[in-house]
Amino acid sequence: MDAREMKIKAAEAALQHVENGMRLGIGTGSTAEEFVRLLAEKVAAGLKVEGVPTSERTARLCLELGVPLKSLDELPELDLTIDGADEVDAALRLVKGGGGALLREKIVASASSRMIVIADETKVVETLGKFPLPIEVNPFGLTTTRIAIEKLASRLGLSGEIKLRKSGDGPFTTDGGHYIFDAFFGRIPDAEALAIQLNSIPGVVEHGLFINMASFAIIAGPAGARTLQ
Ligand code: ABF
Repeated sequence: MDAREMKIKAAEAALQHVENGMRLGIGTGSTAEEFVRLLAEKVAAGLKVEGVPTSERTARLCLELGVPLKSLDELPELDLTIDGADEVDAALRLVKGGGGALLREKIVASASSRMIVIADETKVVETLGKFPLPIEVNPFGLTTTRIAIEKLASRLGLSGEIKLRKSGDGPFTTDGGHYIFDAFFGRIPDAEALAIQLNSIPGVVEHGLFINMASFAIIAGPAGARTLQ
């Protein structure tokens, strides 16, 4: 089974949890896109759902495939969010944001009664951090914010480059108009401590540590899909 087939398997399993009339948060990334494609088929067959996209990219795909969308302001409380992840550990802590949508993903997930993560086996890790941690920051005072993150990392015994994410010749800009630092820590032994302290830095808008947010994860591997909870 290749990577795409595994993503489809995870998406298929997640679709089993979607009920008629649900208000759905719809994630970003290639695995979430497989979910949108399958969801669109069910909608075409009569399933009634309303989706809230977590990125402009996801919104475009939903509109193209006929998945009905509403804004989060129109649907401020959601039943279920289905979203991907860059890393998942055994305690369902996640690293997200490789796709640059972490702020809206976290807002949508927090508005949802449940969040199901869909991922292929390669995303499951023992300790978070091999994937560089996305940290969404305000463009104002960028260097000040970087220095604050570096000092925080040092206090927590973390080291590694903190790189401004690029797009073409300039900085990558999120849907919300912010920039992203990718922090190559390598290992994050205490994700809770890092999450709390990152939130205390004024220039940090949000970070990619999703802790106590996932209800469970559907992990697809060569032998099929399994549930991590
Ligand atoms: C999104 O899914 C992002 O938070 C995360 O980076 C991405 C993973 O993408 P993929 O499913 O393509 O691996 O929610």
